[in-house]
Amino acid sequence: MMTRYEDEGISCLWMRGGTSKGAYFLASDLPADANLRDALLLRIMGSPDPAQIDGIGGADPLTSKVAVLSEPSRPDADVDYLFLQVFVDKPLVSDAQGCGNILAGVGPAAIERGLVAITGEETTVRIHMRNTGEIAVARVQTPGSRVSYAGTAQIDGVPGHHAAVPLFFEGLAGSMCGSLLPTGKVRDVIDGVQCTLIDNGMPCVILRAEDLGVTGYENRDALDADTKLKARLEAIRLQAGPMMRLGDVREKSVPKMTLVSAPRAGGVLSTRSFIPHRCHATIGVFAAVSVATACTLPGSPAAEIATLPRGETFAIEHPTGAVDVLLERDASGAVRRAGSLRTARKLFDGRVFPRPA
Ligand code: NQM
Repeated sequence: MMTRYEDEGISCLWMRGGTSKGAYFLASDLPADANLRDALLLRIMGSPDPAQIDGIGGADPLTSKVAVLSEPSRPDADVDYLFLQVFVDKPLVSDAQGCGNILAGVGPAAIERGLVAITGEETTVRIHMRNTGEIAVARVQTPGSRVSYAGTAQIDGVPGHHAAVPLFFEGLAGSMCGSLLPTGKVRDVIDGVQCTLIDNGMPCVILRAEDLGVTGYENRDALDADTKLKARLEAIRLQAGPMMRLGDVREKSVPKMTLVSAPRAGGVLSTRSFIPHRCHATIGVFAAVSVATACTLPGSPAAEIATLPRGETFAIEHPTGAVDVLLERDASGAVRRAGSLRTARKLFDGRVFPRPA
């Protein structure tokens, strides 16, 4: 049966946010009912299908993402942002995680769609991240009263240079798990492997690569092909879920499984992050904040191999370079504020036509 969505299409911005790509919608253009909305998004992205051939998804979890924007539901925000992960090969859409890369496109998209007014050469956008409840502050370049995507900022994992979109966060601890260390410990042991279960913006299980029989310097394809490693990680993840107060995580994209090893390029430490079933081409923004935070916790497996910076900038190495995470700590050493520099780009603005139901 054809509905108006298939007939008329839906207004959609296709954007790169950081090292991810996704479809940005206004909530008012999608069904209000979450089940109907998710069913529609699956048909838009072309899921479930490993190739997403009949949809706009890019056949990779990093390019099968959705941002839903709406008027702010709280007075200290300019816009509400709901992130949805559309699984590639399963008929699943999950709101059980945020995404700091797609977040980088939210400020520009909110301005493009008239939800937020430009205030000068640079427009500060306060974004209510509905998945976890915190506010992110994004600074968007808006010279000449329009969003500028051109600039000199370079982030690893994205060719070329673009306008900087600095992002700042407060109060990330326990974003989904209730507290920074949901088990109350910096070190747990699951299936004989030492790990830190941590949530400073993203629930992560941080383990030393060598404890799982790899170096942690392998490339994404090699790790994705390592079915034995992935089975071990999944067994640990399924146990970590309830320990992190996330419940049964079989059908959830959290916690992320992050292998760490000593830094090789002058950074704090090297990472390979599984999100959770494929290795990330880089690392998620909130995952990087969580890893950097783990490095500051004496006794954690990450702290033992990390080279801490003198200042506040933590370079977290990943398969294609590094991401800089800014951590501001209080006198007790606790992380109070975090930030990261991202870029974003409008790739396409038009109407998307979902596969008929
Ligand atoms: O951790 C992928 C990404 C993300 C998430 C993932 C992210 C974050 O797009 O903030 O950005 O972890 O599924 O990089």
